Amino acid sequence: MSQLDTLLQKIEDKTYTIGIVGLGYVGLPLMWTFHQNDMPVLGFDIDEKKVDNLKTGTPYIKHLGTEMMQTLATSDIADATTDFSRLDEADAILMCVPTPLDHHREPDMSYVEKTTETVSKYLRKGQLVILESTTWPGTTEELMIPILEKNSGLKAGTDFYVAYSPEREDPGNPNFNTAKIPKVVGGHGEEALKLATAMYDTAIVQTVPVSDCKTAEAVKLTENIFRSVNIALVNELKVVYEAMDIDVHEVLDAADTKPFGFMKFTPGPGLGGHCIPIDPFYLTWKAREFERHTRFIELAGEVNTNMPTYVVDRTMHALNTHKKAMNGSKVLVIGLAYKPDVDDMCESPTFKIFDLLKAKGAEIAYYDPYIPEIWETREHAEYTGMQTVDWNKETVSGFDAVVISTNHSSIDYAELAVWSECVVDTRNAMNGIEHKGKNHIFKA
Ligand code: SAJ
Repeated sequence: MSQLDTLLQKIEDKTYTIGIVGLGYVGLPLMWTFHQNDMPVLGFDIDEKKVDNLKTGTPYIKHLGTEMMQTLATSDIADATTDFSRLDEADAILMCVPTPLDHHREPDMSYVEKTTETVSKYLRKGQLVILESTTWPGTTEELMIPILEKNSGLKAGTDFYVAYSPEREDPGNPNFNTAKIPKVVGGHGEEALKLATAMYDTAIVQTVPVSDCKTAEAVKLTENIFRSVNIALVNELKVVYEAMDIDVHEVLDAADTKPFGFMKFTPGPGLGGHCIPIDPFYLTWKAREFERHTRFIELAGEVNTNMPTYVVDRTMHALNTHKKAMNGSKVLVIGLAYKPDVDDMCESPTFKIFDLLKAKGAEIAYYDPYIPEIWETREHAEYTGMQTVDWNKETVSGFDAVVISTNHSSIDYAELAVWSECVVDTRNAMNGIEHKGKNHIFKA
């Protein structure tokens, strides 16, 4: 029996051990999904706390509850470790590590490089190495395989297998968990593709094989560039229609009645999250190597990045309407999370709104039921320890203006309309709520 057939048989027999490196909001649900389909899983992370939490069944990612953690902790086909020498126990190694931008907004591949170096130290014949992190087309073949081959002396495609399969996690999405999201897979050669799709098919509703790794890398970037460019479009329309005294939300809702050829996006205060503000620039960076320009992507980035400035200008206009200067005014920003009903403040535009308000002399505070206190971050250290205000009439009415930056569904906007005379609404959260007109609610 060939090496490939032996491995395919192990997958069928569910004795194929799946190693997952990086137990964050991508790796942990992936570990759970394979485990739920009786596949042996072995989690790896450099963060001892994550591994300890997995061993004790203590949740550390809010939307992934206690039941999952306790099941993994007591299962005899699941384990977690910081000891990377145990990588040789895994038949497949799935890398789910961060791919952020550096200070120059260029790809920071350090996590992928370091992890690939580590994997290469323990690489053995027959193993399948898969990158799931979002990255530029060519990463798997041009960056990872040379490291894996150099340090192990093994040959990709014959001795060991390599594939790329982009994560499509949408943290907290009640309708789509890992098992229900089709999995795009690109292999370094036919055998790698066959092995990777057979492995994912044990746990995920559908695999979508494509020609090669760089095609699969391009698919994920395309999905998120599509979002970034369309969000920028509606943000630009918001600014134009506001000047014409046209309600962009009414326009978009009416356009959305078209049963084909239109997909509604919603204007906001800018872009946050782990993916959309970052992923498009992975293509921009790689395109330069081919002397190609991504003007759409960069223009969309500019429009989205400028939205906090537009919001603060509109806040200045709102205060001015109430004969108040921004300088010395007290401004409450509602919503620190980067999108509604999540507790994640990654790249939240609210931080930029804070900076701009403070620069104009405003006294700022925030209210967010999901984020009681701002934890330490690299980029926004000055706000560490800041705590949400309480939600009550006395507190809210004490502010000269209230800016709705993230419209959590748990917030009572009708109460807000009674408690505040000056609301700057970036999310159409006040739509349909009784108020005193244009000098009370300002669209931004
Ligand atoms: N946003 C808008 N208007 C919109 C949609 C989003 O202003 O119409 C803003 C959000 O407020 C947020 C940012 O854009 O600040 C990103 O929002 P998102 O809805 O794209 O949510 P993310 O960042 O969690 O994106 C993830 C992505 N998932 C992966 O990359 C695997 C994305 O591909 C998903 O499409 C998205 O979730 C989703 O659909 O929820």
